Parts: sequence; C-alpha cells; structure tokens
Amino acid sequence: MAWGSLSVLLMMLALVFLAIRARSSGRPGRRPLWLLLGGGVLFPLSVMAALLAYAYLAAPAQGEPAYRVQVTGHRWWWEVRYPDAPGAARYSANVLHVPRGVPVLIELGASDVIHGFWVPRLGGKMDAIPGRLNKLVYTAEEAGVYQGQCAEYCGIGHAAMPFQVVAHNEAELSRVLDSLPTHSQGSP
Ligand SMILES: [Cu+2]
Repeated sequence: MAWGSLSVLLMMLALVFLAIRARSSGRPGRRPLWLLLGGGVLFPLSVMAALLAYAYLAAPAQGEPAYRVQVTGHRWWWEVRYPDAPGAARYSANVLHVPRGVPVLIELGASDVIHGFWVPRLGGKMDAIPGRLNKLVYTAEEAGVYQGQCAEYCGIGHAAMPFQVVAHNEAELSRVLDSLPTHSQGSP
C-alpha cells in the first residue's frame, strides 16, 4: 500500500512539474489531454483498484464468530455487555473479557457521538456510531491483555478513553463472567 501510494504521489509530482515547466517555457496553448487522463485518472485508478483487490484477497479468513460482546461508546468510557453469559447478561466498563483463540463478534454502537474502537494488535478499527450497529471480528490468539484506544476524536475526554481486551482460557472466562454485575454500573 505504501509503494502504491508513493507511485501515485510521484506521478502527481511529475505532472505538476511538467505543468509548471510548460507554462514557464511560454508554450501554454497545447493541452496534453493524455497526460491528464493517463496520469491523473487512469494511473491512480488502476493502482487503487489493484490495492483494493489485494486487500480483499489478502485479508485473513475469519472463522464463524463463536462469542459475542456488545460495546457502546460513551463520553468518555466504554460500556461492555455480555448478552450470552450464562444465567443473565453481564456488564463491564473499559474491559472486554473474551475467550482466547476464538473469533469474537463485537457489536459496536455509541450513545452520544462517534467514537472509534481500535485494538491495534488484534486488527483494524471500526467507528462506533450513534443509532447504528457496526460489527467487527477480533481473534486474540494468546491469553493476555491487549490495549485498545478510542481512535476518533470525541471531545475533551477523548485521550482518557483507553480500554483493554483481556483474553482468557475457558475456565477463567466463566469465573470472570460470574463475578461481573448483571446491570450496567455506569461510568467507572
Ligand atoms: Cu471516544
């Protein structure tokens, strides 16, 4: 992707250079249409089409999600709900407890403004948008703590909106879920 965008940038710079030179040489009459169409439209279009195809083909295949977590962005904290916890739904704040080695479906929403849900070590980011349900699948291969961060500026408390994904083995996860409250406790 870096090489592709670099090639587009270099092409644009070359065209700008050609345009400036043509003007300062005092022969502005000719309009090099093939340069505009070729360099300005066809070239970037084909580079981006190739990158798009590559991104789709190279994306790792995610298995069927086997675990579901609902996350709501608030100013300025993350509410986490486990709808499928045994017994009753459970809640946590700023921490997602997930099973290790299993694709986790994250259903993402927001209550006030747009937030950005991102755990760099687990994959791409996704906007959390009020009135909309976005879906994201993460797989945490190793047990442990993965740092996440709100990646969309959402107001004065934006920088204080980090969160954690904690991947557990099976027995530990059910113990943790049992210890969580069955109602949202609000902002921590
Ligand atoms: Cu935010």
